[in-house]
Parts: sequence; C-alpha cells; structure tokens
Amino acid sequence: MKIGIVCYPTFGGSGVVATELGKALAEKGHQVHFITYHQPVRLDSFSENISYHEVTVADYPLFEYAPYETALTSKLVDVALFEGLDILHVHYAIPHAHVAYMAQQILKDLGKFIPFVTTLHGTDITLVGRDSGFAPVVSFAINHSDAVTAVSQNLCDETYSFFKISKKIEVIPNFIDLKRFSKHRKDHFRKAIAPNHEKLVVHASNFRKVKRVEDVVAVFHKINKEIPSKLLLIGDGPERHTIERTCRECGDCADVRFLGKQEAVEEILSVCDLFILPSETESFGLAALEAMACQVPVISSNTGGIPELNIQGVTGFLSNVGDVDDMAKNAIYILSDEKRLTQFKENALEQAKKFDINMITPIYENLYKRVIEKGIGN
Ligand code: GMT
Repeated sequence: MKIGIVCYPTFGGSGVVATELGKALAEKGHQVHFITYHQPVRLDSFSENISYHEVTVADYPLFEYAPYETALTSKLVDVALFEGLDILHVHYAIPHAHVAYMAQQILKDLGKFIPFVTTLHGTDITLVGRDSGFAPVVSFAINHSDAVTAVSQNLCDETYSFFKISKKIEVIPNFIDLKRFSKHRKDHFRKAIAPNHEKLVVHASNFRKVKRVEDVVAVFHKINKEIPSKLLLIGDGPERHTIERTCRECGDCADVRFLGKQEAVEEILSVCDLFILPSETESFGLAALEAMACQVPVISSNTGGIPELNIQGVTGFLSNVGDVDDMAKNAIYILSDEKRLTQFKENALEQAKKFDINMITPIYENLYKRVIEKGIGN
C-alpha cells in the first residue's frame, strides 16, 4: 500500500507512535510518506520505502498567524496525486483530521478518492479538543473520517461521552519495539550516576502541567528520605523552571538530574529501578510502556487509560491523582526489598510484551485494507 502519514514531528507520544508505525509498515514493504513541518525525531535512519515531505508555509505581511493548515492541505493533495497514495493516516485530531477531510474533498473534485484514518491520542480529546474554540471541528472531523481509532478503551469512552459521535471507534493501543526497548547493560552509566548504589527513579515527559511533574519531585523527596536514591528527569517543557525551583527549595538538587530531551531513552531506562507517571490525565502512557519494556516497574496515577497498562500490585501501583503519600508508600514498598523489586521488574517486561509492535502493525494494515476496499461513499 501507499500510505501517507500526518503527525506532529516532535518527541510527543503521538508523533512517536506515528513514526514507529510508519517505520514498521515500511519494513513490511509498504511505501510510507510522512507529511509534516519537520523531519519526525524518530525518523532517524534511511529506508528505501520511506519519504518525507516537508510542509512550508509561505510568509506574507498580512498573516498574523501563518496558515499551516492551508499549506498542509495543499501538500496532502499534491502528495496524494503525484505519489498515488491509497490512504491517509492522521495522528492527533487537531488540526490533522479536518485538514485530511478538506484534502479529501479537493481530491474528490479532481477525480481521486482517498480515504483517511484518524487516530485519537489523548489531549486532542481530553484537553485541547474540549475547548469550545475547537470542539465543533473535532467532532465533525471524527464523524467524517473513514475510520477512527483510539489508543485505549478509556479514550474511546471519553470521546463518545464528550462529543456527539456517530462513527465506530476502534481501540488500537500504543505499542513498543522490543528490539530497541530492552534492558541494555549500562553498568558504567549506573555507577556514574549512583556511585553509592542508590536506587534510580525516573520520569520522562514533555513537562506540561498535565504531567504533574511536581508530584514526581514530591514522591521522590519522600522515597529519598527512606531509601538513598537519585531522580532522573528526561524531557523538557513549560514546567521545567518551576520544577527546578521546587528541587532547590526542598534541598534535593544534588540527587536530581535534569537530562533534557534524549534520543536513546532506552539506555537511560535500562539502569533505572522505578518509573513515576503521576499525570492528571493520560490516555495510554507510552512513556510508561517504554520503561516497562526496559524492566522498570511503574508508580502512576489511576487516571485515563493507565490502568489498561499498569497492573496494580503486579507491574507497579496506581494511586489517585495527587496522592503523593500513597505513591511514595508504594514506591518504598517496591524498592525496599531486592527480591520484590526483581519480581516487579520481570512482571513489567511480561506486560510490555503484550504491546509488541509486531502484533499491532497487522491490526493497522487490516484496518487500512478494509477502509480502502470500502471505497467511495462508505
Ligand atoms: O503525552 C503527551 O502530552 C503527548 C501526547 C501526544 O499526543 O503527543 O501523548 C498522548 O499520546 C500518546 C501516544 O498515543 C499517549 O501514550 C499519551 O498517553 C497521550 N498523552 C496524554 O493523554 C496526556
């Protein structure tokens, strides 16, 4: 198949899922065309089956806001026509779903039908999408997609309960490439960070408010009082300065390392003992799945789709949003006993195997085939 993929090219979960899916499809012989404004960060190696089409927006003095959506629509029309795409797969509804709809209408006028699949990832439904400035467009675009998928049952339920949706939404969870995300031997790295055999606690996110990184620091502070530990913070974003200030105030600076945006996340995760994900809302929690694949148990909130991934008392523990005392208590329970910690690590890996990319890619392929076969006017 010739597949066009539209996504955000950044470190965010939706961009990572879109890129890893595209790479897996290309490996299976499909022609994959990424269409976005930057080369996706995970598109880091050459493949003869992958092309990247950059969207550039013409500058004009009249534009206070550059019309990215117009430029993206035109690019989709161009790529669909000249590369002969069979299907478009857009990740994150805003603005990609209604842009795909518009491109589809233009192409129809030009005598070409192209179906599009929309994958809902999380904040496009649970946060941003609910803004009254976006909601009518989001529900229209979902209802006019040829197929819609959500990354967890919870996100699917949330979509039906907030928007007026007449379309069937299929649940296709996030997935993991276990060849890349596995425990690497990085003993020298661990020794450098934790020279006195401290436990290593880790968090990775885009440091947005929704991630509640302040809770990570509060939980770590409590753990560190009982068990000598170090905290590794991967990623960057708007809350970072506030978090740095909090660390200084509670005197944890020497034990907290801000690593910034990292590409080889799996190498860092490989030396860690516990992952903390206290999000306010989280449709799936790809970062936690990546940690689990590297044998890191998870202390998380019990919100959104996280309970579909993190199993209470097996792969980690779940607490109410903001309950840092309970999170710290559970973390100390896991970290205080070597045998128990090893068991949780093994369980985390077993659970991660259920989300192997090799099982998920064929589900998307079948969906594409069904949608293409249904053709015009489905
Ligand atoms: O986590 C983020 O804020 C980034 C966001 C995105 O769309 O880039 O991630 C969402 O999609 C991921 C991939 O499907 C999910 O694993 C994340 O749980 C989800 N984030 C939220 O729901 C907050």
